[in-house]
Order: sequence, then C-alpha cells, then structure tokens
Amino acid sequence: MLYAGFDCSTQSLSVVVIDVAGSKRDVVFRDELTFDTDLPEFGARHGVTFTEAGGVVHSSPLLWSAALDAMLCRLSRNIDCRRLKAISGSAQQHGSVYCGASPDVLTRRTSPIWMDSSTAQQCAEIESALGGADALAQLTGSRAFPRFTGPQIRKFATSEPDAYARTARIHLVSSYLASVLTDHHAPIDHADGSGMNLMDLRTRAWADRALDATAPGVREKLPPLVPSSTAIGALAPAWQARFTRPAVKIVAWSGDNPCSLVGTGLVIEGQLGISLGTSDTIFGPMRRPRVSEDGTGHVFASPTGEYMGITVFRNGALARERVRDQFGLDWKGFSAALAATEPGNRGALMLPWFEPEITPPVPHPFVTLRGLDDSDPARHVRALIEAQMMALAQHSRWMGVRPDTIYATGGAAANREILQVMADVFDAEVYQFESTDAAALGAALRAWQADTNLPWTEVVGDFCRPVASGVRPVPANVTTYRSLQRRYSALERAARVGDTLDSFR
Ligand code: XUL
Repeated sequence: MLYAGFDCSTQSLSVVVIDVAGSKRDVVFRDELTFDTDLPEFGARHGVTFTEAGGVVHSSPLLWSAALDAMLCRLSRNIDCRRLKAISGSAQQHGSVYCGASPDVLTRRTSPIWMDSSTAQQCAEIESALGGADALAQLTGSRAFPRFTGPQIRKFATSEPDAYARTARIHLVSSYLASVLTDHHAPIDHADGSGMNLMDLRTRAWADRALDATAPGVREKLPPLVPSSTAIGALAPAWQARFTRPAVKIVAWSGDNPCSLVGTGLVIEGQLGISLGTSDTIFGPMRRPRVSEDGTGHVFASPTGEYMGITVFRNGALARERVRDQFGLDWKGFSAALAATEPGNRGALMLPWFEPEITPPVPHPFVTLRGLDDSDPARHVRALIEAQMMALAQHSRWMGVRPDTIYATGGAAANREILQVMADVFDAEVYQFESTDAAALGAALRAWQADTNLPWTEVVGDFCRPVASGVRPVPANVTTYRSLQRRYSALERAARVGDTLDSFR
C-alpha cells in the first residue's frame, strides 16, 4: 500500500511516497520541481510572479497547478499507481485563490501569498471591529497579520469589488490544489483554516464576527471547514484516464507548517521543531490553545485534532542567500565561515531584516550591523545565523516549552554548523532529519492515518527518526549566548521603537 504526499511550498513542489505494506515502512519515492527553473514560462523569481510597491507579493495559481500536473506525470512514471491508496498534500499557508463556479475558473489572475505585507490598514480595521488585537487572538488564535487570508480578502473586496462579486469560492493554496485533483471545490481543513483570522479556534467553525468584519458575503464564498483527516473525494476521472490510475482517495490538504509538525514526528506537547526553509518557523504541539501574550505567535489547529503553537520569520533562507551572495560564497564557504569564527562573534550583532519582517513586525526592511565591517565576511555569516537563532529562541518563549531536544528540518538543517549554533542558543540537543521535506512526508503520513485511523504515535514512529547523532550544546557557548541574547533583544527592541542605537556600536 502506497500513500503520496505533495508539498507546494513557496519555491518548489515536491512529493514523497511511502510504502506501508505489512511491516514495511519505507519512503519509496521522492521528487522536487523548482518553480523558477523547471517552469520558466511563468517567470517566477523565488516562486514569486508579481510584486508591487507597498509590500504586494503574489504568485500564480496556474503555476502551482501546472507543477502539480507535471509531478503527477513523474509519479505515474515512477511508481505502481495501482498500489496507491490515498493522496494528501501540504501547501504554503495563508495564500488565497479566487475562483468562479468551478476551480478551473479564476476571478483573480494572481494570488497574494504569505510574503505579502500590504494589508496593515485592513488588519487595523478588522481588529478594531472585533474589539482589539487580543480579542481577535482569543477568537481565532492570532492577532491580525498582513499575510493572513482575512485581511487579504478584505483588501481585494474593497479594491476590486466587481471581481470580488464574481468570485464564487475563495480557496487557500491547499484547498485549491485539492480541488484541482478532485475537479470540484474542496473544503478547507481546520489546521490551514486557522491561518485566516476567520475561524473560531475552539469550535472550529467560521466565526461570524470575524466574517462580518472582513467583507460582505464572505461566508457564501468560503468552502466548508473539515477535520484534517477527512477523505474529501476521489482523483477526478480526467486524471484517472490520463494516467490510467484508479479512483485514488484524496484526503484534505493542509498547511505546510501543520504538515511539517507531523512530518517531524511532533505529536506530543513538550516537543519542539524548527524548520529552516524560505520562512524559518518554530513550532510544537499543544494540548490546549494558549494564545501568545506578546502577539507574535499563532495557535493553529493541529492535524492530530489538538493544537500547535508557531512563530514565523520571513527573513529565513532568502536572508541566508543574501549574505552568502554578498560575499561571493557557496554553501560550503558559508559553513566554513561559521566553523572559522567563534561563538558570540566577539559581541558583533546583526538585525537581518532584508525584507519586511513578520516577527517582530518590521514593515519597512532595514539591516543593522554592530561591530562588523565588510572586510570580514565570515563574521557577517556568523552574525546572521546567531541573530536568526536568537530571534527563534526569544519569540518562542510564549509557548512555555523548555525542550531538551529540538528537531530541525528544511534545507538549511543539513548544515551541522548552523545546528551547533541552534544547540548552543537553545541549550538543547538538536536532531536533524534525514529528509528535508518534512511537509511532504507529513502529508503522506496524514493520508495514511486518515485511511487507517492508526494512532499518531504509531504513524510517525517508523518514519520520523532523526539522523543518528544529535548536535550537543557546548556549556561554554551556552553561557556566551545567554549574555549575547540579552544584548540582541535590547538591540531588537531599540531598533523597532527607533531609539538611538549608539550604545550598540
Ligand atoms: C506560516 C507562514 C509561512 C508559510 C510559508 O504562518 O506564513 O511559514 O506557510 O511556507
């Protein structure tokens, strides 16, 4: 029996196929398509097809569906499709797709994605209608964030009322791609639905007050909400005919972070994962929803039926690439730079906000350097990684988890030098996952769990094993980072309130 999980992330679409026949538990196929290079006709740059002043960042739904089509072709060439029992998927969160009566008709050519930061005004209007940021966070699990779907829908409804009126269905990227597979409008799962500022986190139904504050008639345009383990239909007849496939079951698609949670085996409260991808995220399971007091984090429904806490940073992989390219390094050179510099970087600091930042909220990008000059690229590299790790640590305290083990995934988790900084900053042992595609694996595991109803601990048990040896914290470095962390936090605070930064020079 095979189960397939797709992941449509910001920059690529990947697939993982697992074989669970008998006592066998194996990944039997994995593949990845990169949007910029494998589908050049869409003209995407880092997966983005359209930007505009004011923080507008869009991509193309047709690019995503073309990538899914191409990956289905590859899949049918590489696995025995008759053994495929169910398919599920994962997608970048928050992005919205605007459709007509059927999913193949678009009423808006492009989709705002999670990198879009153009809706500050709509966030303020929604929060004020709901009685403030905290009230909205208590209801939906998050304050209003510019990338969240509700504020984005509000902006579209007010700026393009005619196109909004023609829109019959508003999908997330996840439910849109599920709709492409079933050829009818698919529901939104509770986990991805939590990233919209529109769902009541406790009842897991659309929250009337949030809908009213968002846009007229939005309820009729939203798909129904379903548990993440819902079988939502079968692979559409057209796909079956094209690839001589059976009517494979389609399980609701979900967001990449909820899928990564189960794909890294995190199903019990107290565990913590870090994903170093286009966005850097830190997340962990929660039995009950504890909303972030400082407003930076989110509580989402988890695919297991419980909850998850998460904090998201926009300046992840793209910031690492910026510093790498600025000094003409490759990834080997980047690692060598970390290895050649000492923890604590002799007190040097960086605020790496190359792009508008989500955590902490920084609407206009700027980079601050302290104790660094261009003659020493290696110390820039270290300052960036230390800043990223200290920000991850500082802005995840609200979750109330003090882990002794962290599970790292995403492209940069393959870099042991980065993991050493993580281990030292968090004072925790860090385990890297063999695969860097936890979201696609998580989607495949969700397909299997939904089909069999096996306990989650059993489902993740054989698949979510980290690579053999963990990276241990070095006590002297832990001490160094305790004091650097205080200075970093003070610099971050000062930079955001526009205080004089002279004391950090
Ligand atoms: C989560 C978020 C990002 C996207 C990118 O809130 O904005 O992690 O899901 O994949």
